[in-house]
Amino acid sequence: GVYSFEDSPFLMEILTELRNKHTGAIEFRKGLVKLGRYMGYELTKTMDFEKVEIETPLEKTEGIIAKDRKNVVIVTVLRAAIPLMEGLIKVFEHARVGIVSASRGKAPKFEIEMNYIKIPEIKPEDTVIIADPMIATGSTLLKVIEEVKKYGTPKRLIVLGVLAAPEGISRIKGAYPEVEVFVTKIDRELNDHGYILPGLGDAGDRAFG
Ligand code: U5P
Repeated sequence: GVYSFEDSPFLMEILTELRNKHTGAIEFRKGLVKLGRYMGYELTKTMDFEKVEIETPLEKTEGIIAKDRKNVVIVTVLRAAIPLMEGLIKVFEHARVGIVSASRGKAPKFEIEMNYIKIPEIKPEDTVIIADPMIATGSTLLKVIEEVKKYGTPKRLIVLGVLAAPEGISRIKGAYPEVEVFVTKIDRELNDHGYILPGLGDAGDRAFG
């Protein structure tokens, strides 16, 4: 599945602030943290929970406790995904966290260089969330997914970002049909330099200078 949240005015409000070129680094980072938190919350609606019986001070009743929500691995793609991960981990407080670095070369090849990879063991009950704010050509994520798969086969493999270009989503779904994509919005297209239009610019530069 590919999920986007155009129908959520609150998420669109945050996206509008991120897009605006007059938004500075502090507010930009705060916006990414918020999106991580609220998209994480939306994600919990697609997760399995366990039913339990408990007692209130008055009587017995049914409730639920975390199941999938407890078994999460967040893979952070440096550096723009750091604030996104910070928001996600507020919802998935048990999460184990992996870090990978990836930098994209110039057009037209957009070759990806990965210098640092640290990913925890992935168990069959895990939901892996790969966080990268921008899914542009998809080259970065194809490489990251290939790497993640070496650490185990999870229950669900999710890519979570702010914006995606249709090209990037097609490439990822083409190579890995089982991968689920969660983004706030799918944008129009890529320009010749591999930037998403209308987009928000370079997420790493805007967040960290
Ligand atoms: N990227 C941006 N803004 C864009 C397009 C890409 O910041 O408009 C960043 C992404 O965060 C990603 C990297 O980590 O460039 C490469 O994207 P991709 O072409 O490999 O999907």
